[in-house]
Amino acid sequence: MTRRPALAAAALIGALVLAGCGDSGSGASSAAELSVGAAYIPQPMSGTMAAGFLTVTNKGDAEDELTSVTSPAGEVTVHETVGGAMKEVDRLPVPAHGDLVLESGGNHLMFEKLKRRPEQGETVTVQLHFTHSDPVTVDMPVKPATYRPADGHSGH
Ligand SMILES: [Cu+2]
Repeated sequence: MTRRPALAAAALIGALVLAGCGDSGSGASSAAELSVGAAYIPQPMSGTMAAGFLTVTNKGDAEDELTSVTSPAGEVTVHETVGGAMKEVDRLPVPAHGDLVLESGGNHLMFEKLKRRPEQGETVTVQLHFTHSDPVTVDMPVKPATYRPADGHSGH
């Protein structure tokens, strides 16, 4: 008797997952499936500029590209770091079955002309735009200036 509810719940979750994948029209799943994690903004020293970091994970069979980022907080550009110098890029690839990683010392979001300085404990909302996938909205938490994410994706 006590096992029945658990089995029913498992079946329901399975049905929900399947339903979530069936909206692309074609039978084959040859599209990118994007999700965003590990997003944060170190609290900036400056009142108008900040860097932002996140990881875009693609579980799909097709690659995609991050093409632009918008935010009500200010202007956002996408930068890569080459030889210690950063430079603006107009797109970054999100490989099929892979990650696009924006991290300290590498690719990053650059916030400029912020309307006000982001404070620790707040979130800054951004919208990521892609070549193929729908835009993804992310609430990026503002962390201490010295914050570094744990290595190894170990979670808890
Ligand atoms: Cu930059």
